Amino acid sequence: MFLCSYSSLLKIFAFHLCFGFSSCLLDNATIGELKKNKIVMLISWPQPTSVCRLGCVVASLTPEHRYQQKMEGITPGRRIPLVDLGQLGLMHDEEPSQEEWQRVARQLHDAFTDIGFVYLTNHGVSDDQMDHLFKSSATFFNLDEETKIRYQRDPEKQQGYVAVDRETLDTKEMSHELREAYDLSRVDGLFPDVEVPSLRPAAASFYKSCTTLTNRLLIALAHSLGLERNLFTSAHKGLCKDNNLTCLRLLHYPPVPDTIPENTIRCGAHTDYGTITLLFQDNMGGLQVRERGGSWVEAVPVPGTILVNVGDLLQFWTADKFLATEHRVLIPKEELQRKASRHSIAFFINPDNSVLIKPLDGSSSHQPITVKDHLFYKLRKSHNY
Ligand SMILES: O=C(O)CCC(=O)C(=O)O
Repeated sequence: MFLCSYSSLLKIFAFHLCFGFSSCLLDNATIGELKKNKIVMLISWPQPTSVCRLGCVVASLTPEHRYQQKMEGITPGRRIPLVDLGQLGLMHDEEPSQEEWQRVARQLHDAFTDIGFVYLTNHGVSDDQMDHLFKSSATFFNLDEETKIRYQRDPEKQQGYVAVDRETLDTKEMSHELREAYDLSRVDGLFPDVEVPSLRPAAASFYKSCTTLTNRLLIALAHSLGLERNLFTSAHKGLCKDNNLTCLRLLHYPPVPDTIPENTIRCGAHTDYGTITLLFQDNMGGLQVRERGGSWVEAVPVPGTILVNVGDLLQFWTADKFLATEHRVLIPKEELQRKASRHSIAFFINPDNSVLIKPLDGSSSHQPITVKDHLFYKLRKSHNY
């Protein structure tokens, strides 16, 4: 049997040739869900005594997956749930049915009260949109350092280039984090238009889709908590506009030099600061999520999905019902992966700056704080300028 997303066939084939198949880490239910969405390849082949089914999720073809399986202290079998957005996806203009809102709400609620992360399928952000933005991002990061630094991030505007060693997300460990980024909070803000003219239009199209998707997710989250439908959306009126620090962030993890300090990591353990984050990752892997019990589990790249996680402010708002889960990106152990770049794109969603976040249940589990105070406190702490 051979079933797969045909648009991905060439990519899969190339990976297969380069790295061979590795075993599947996801369980049968997940494979079933992925198969329904045509993003899984299933292969059966005869074995001497039985027919052995080798389930190969596309993500498991990545080399990282194999090195991660060997890592100590990692629990690879614990899965992050996968939710089909169905009628809430961007390809649907009409209002979803009540049942559909409730189904998605229930599934998000289960994920966010448990591991705090979820994969979304059928979200409607197109492959083309992602390809354009990933390509433009790679073009920018390939520029020489002198050019990139001309676009240095303006801390007040949250827009511009953040060079390696300018930001440490794990402020407890103060590790050396091998990562560079470009923050884009406004489509009319600072862009490297001369060197990468494709970036602004690619980002504009991305903002549009991510903003619409965000509003649908915020409605589903309000439903999931039995709250008034627009409770969260009305606190996010300025998404990608004024008085709101929602940020589209391009991330590049450069190839690892031959010698690095012992405590080097690609991205130190941290929680995100805002409401939720939409994460688009390439197929290199390395992202890990800390589950409630304290062990690290892999967030393998699953093509065609968006990985969504809860941030601090949503945790405060929901009085710890929804969890802002720690996550990190490790340096690969194998030489082949160390020599490769990793790219990802995060859409960090924040409420409007002046919104006062206090627990919705009236408890005193967190001190009230304005969005702006919380974000600037975290941003100043993590950036060294
Ligand atoms: O690159 C990734 O996969 C994760 C990035 C991340 O967690 C962050 O920038 O906050």
